[in-house]
Amino acid sequence: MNDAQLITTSKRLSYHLRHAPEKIGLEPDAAGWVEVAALLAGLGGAGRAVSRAELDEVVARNDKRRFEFDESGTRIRASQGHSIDVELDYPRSTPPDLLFHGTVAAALPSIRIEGLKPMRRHDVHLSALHDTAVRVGSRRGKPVVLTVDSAAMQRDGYEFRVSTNGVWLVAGVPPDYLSGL
Ligand code: HQG
Repeated sequence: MNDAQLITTSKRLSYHLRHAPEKIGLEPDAAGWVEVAALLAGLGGAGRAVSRAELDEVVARNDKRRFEFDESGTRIRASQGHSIDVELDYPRSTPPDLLFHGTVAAALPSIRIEGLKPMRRHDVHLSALHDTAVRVGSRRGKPVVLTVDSAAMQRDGYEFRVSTNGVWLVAGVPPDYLSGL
């Protein structure tokens, strides 16, 4: 597969595994898993046939490792980023003392008041690397990187989880724990 095909297929998988499984007849379980066979059949039925070998390649080469197979290789899910209701079953985990969130200036007035909210997704997405946050913010314009005092949040009882692909997930970040606003 060339890079363009890889990106197109990855976007299609993100769409169905995170946001709209029903559009191709999928019913993810509580943790977001679907049968690989059902996914391939659903994509084929929508005129977007993908072979198992191509799927393997997309999962393996995806720039952010967005998708994962279960141990048996018969089920697949997105590792994070869902808007559908899922319980990703990652264990609670202690984050680094600081985490980063990339956004844009237009969001700041509301973030100053209500902190970071998951918006349409299941969780707020944070990164251990400043550079990653710059990239995330750049998707929407000139990036603004907020620093999260995750050590203080952890002390105060907030629950952090880290996805298989290294994204830190938390239900919300009140403004008191944010700097850079
Ligand atoms: C902002 C991509 C106003 C938040 C990326 C962001 C990431 C608020 C937007 C992953 C707010 C939500 C997630 C508030 C948060 N008021 N705006 N109170 N709280 N926001 O896309 O973090 O390619 O849902 O700053 O790389 O940008 O999909 O979240 O700008 O890892 O795998 O509301 O998605 O990964 O946007 O991105 P998103 P995000 P994938």
